[in-house]
Amino acid sequence: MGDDIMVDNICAIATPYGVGAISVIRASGPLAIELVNKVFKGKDLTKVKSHTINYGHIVDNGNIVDEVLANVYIAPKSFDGENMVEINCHGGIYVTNKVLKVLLKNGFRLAERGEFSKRAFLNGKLDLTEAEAIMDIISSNNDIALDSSLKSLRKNTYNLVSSFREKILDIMAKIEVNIDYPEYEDSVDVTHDYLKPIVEELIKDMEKILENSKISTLAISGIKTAIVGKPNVGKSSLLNMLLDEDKAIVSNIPGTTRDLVEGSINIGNVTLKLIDTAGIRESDDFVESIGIKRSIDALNKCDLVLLVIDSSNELEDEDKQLLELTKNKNRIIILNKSDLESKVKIDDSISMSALNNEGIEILSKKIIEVTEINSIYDMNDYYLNNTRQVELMRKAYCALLDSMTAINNLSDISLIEIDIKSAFDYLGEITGEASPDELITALFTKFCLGK
Ligand SMILES: Nc1nc2c(ncn2[C@@H]2O[C@H](COP(=O)(O)OP(=O)(O)OP(=O)(O)O)[C@@H](O)[C@H]2O)c(=O)[nH]1
Ligand SMILES: [Mg+2]
Repeated sequence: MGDDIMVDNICAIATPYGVGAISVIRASGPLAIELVNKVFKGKDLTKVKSHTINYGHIVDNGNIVDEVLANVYIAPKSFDGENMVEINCHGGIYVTNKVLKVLLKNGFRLAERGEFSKRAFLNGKLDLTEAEAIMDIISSNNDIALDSSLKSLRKNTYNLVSSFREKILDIMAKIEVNIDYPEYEDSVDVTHDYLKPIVEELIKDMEKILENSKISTLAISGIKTAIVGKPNVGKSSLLNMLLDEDKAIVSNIPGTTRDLVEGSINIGNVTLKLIDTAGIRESDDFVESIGIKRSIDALNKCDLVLLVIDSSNELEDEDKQLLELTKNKNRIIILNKSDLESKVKIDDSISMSALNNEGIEILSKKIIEVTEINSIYDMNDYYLNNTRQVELMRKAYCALLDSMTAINNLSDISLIEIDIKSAFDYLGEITGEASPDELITALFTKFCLGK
């Protein structure tokens, strides 16, 4: 790839694989309009205005392949900043592929994943946070996720990050002027006392964003929720109840679930990515013990634990161990089998009966309470949208903490500037203004084909 990325002409099916009323094939590149025009019977696409929809036929050696509408966008006023044609053909798999093949025979190559968006980024049409916002809109499952992604597409995240970069750049500029032109009278004297409150303020503001982002990233990407407990307490029954389908096998034989079973649900504005796990106990059974390892792994990686306990039996050691193991996690203790006589009492737990479909409202309330999802409404958009952004801001934050230590130690100002500059660069990676090439490539390959 490299430099030739902009000079070649790419195409891809932009709609999902499958049968529908229409499919859209995207074509982009300097010669995109001319090349499509060669296989288009209708108006001369090289002469039409930008942003027009043109009726015609795609032809292959004089044979009509399909009746289509061709949307023409002339550079730079297109999604990716290149000349573009979007061909709307009939939505059958065979016919769509046939139109695509005609393009591939006539000067286009197949686009890579996310290549249109990558071109948009390289042409300055999108920054990285906007590109991510597109992905997030596509994958959003609830109103909070959709709303934040749409805001990010309107540069909300970019502006948030840029406001920090501008402040940091201002400090760096003042330091440079001080070093290079100490005799210049109008410049402020950049002393340790001068820097301290400015850097302190930046650190405080970033802390707030990082704190808020713990919740916003969960709200946007969904909450990884592991259902754990000892065998036979009703974990799979709970999963099935929440998903409203018989997804996991339920039986009265302890050790029924051997592998992780997953499913996704929305509770209000919260998306839970549920994982039912194998009951955790000492086991000599080879397959079961692999399942149990996976359960522990899921437990460690999840954002929220639903710890299920069978309240119709006295607590056993396994329950006690799990209560201990999960005590520092976001967790909800569920006393299941509330239809039977209760023999267990635990503070701050909720009672449910997965068998009788009882307790879902109280669980929903508890989930919203424990995850603090609704606090996103009070954050005034002062948060980041995904873990990539959060990790980079955390690095920037640590670099500022280092600079603070250096300020307190009265280190040389030019040394302090090194830390400040690295905070500036980390923030630049969030927006893509200072991102290494490999990272950009890796990021865009997460996109769907045709995006
Ligand atoms: N009475 C009663 N029985 C229940 C309830 N929930 C589940 N059960 C029964 O408990 C047994 C075990 O249920 P599962 O959902 O398979 O339990 P599990 O925790 O997934 O078990 P493992 O996969 O073996 O770890 C089954 O016979 C269920 O019908 C409940 O709320 N009340
Ligand atoms: Mg099970």
